[in-house]
Amino acid sequence: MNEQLIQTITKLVVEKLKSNEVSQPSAGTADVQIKLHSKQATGALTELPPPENPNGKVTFHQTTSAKPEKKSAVHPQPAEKTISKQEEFIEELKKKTPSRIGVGRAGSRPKTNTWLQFRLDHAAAVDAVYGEVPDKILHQLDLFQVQTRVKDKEEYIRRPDLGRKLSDEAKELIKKRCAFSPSVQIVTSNGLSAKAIEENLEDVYLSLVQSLGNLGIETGTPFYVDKGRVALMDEIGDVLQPDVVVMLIGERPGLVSAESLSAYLCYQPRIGTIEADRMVVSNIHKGGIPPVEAGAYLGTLIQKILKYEASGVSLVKKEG
Ligand code: B12
Repeated sequence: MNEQLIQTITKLVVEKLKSNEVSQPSAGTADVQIKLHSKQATGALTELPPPENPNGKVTFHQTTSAKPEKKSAVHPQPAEKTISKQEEFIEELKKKTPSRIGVGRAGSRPKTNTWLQFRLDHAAAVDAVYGEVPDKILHQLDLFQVQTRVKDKEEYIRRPDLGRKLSDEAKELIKKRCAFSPSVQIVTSNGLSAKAIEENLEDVYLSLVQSLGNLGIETGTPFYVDKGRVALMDEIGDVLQPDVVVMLIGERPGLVSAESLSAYLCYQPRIGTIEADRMVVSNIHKGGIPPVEAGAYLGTLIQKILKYEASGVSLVKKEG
């Protein structure tokens, strides 16, 4: 290439670069101000003193020749805690209930432990309501299954009335498979806690059947209703005409237990039965009434209902 031409091009490029160093706002960016870093130092830097060990020697902190004081093995005694009368009173109350009382607070909020425990118990409650009873338990106890008029869990929660009615198929099936007009009809249902059934049904049921057997009380053909409500026993009573219905059903989970079972009982429940004629043995779980004990107790209670031909408030009145 021509040397002169190279020089001319180089000169033009250098001039172009130099002219670019001074920022000239273009037509399109006229209102945008770009501040370039100044090449001139604005603040004077103080000269640093030369390093003490220019050879890169490392110096250590001076250690003392005196031996460090030995730490005592005995822990310092905390200042004696004085328990006020009020604290003592709260401690006494706490012993009497599993409710969350006297849990304290951190500022305006619950303490971390309290909050985490609440979240855990709440999750257990949700699981209990939305959970399913394992088929294995129903097979083990030889319980056949029927449905109410409820389609799914959401509807079960929103429409208690539908949980109080048998589906058409359920009516047909129980008519076909169950003994008619027994002394006692045992009905089981997940209700509001599948976990309650999973944890307690086997023990309560077997001990109840045994207890009724020992007392010479005849039982009908037991079955399981998915998503049932307590008052479903009225329609079952209408269809099967038993003397007593005992319904073993999962309780609405509280924050104390999510696996608590209840036994609702009624003498001759029929459509139109009033609530006052029902009775309940609640809180059946390992932290409440032990399931086996509950089953045995229910047997004696049913014996009483049959004797007085009444339940609930009517039983109390008749018993005097
Ligand atoms: C929810 C509830 C209620 C709700 C029921 C409304 C509803 N649709 O859910 C309301 C607020 C109306 C209620 C009222 C009463 N309740 Co209540 N209730 C409960 C609770 C918290 C859960 C019950 C449950 O999960 N049932 C299962 C679901 C699937 O049933 P359900 O078909 O949806 O609803 C029916 C049952 O809940 C039943 N029911 C509810 N409470 C009671 C109480 C008795 C004595 C009977 C026979 C039936 C019954 O009535 C509902 C409608 O048919 C329990 C606590 C527990 N640990 O069980 C206390 C509990 C069962 N109730 C109790 C009591 C004392 C009553 C009342 C007598 C209070 C009063 N003085 O008025 C009334 C009676 C109501 C009735 N039906 O005869 C006690 C029973 C004590 C006992 N062993 O006898 C319990 C155990 C609470 C307690 N620890 O004290 N209750």
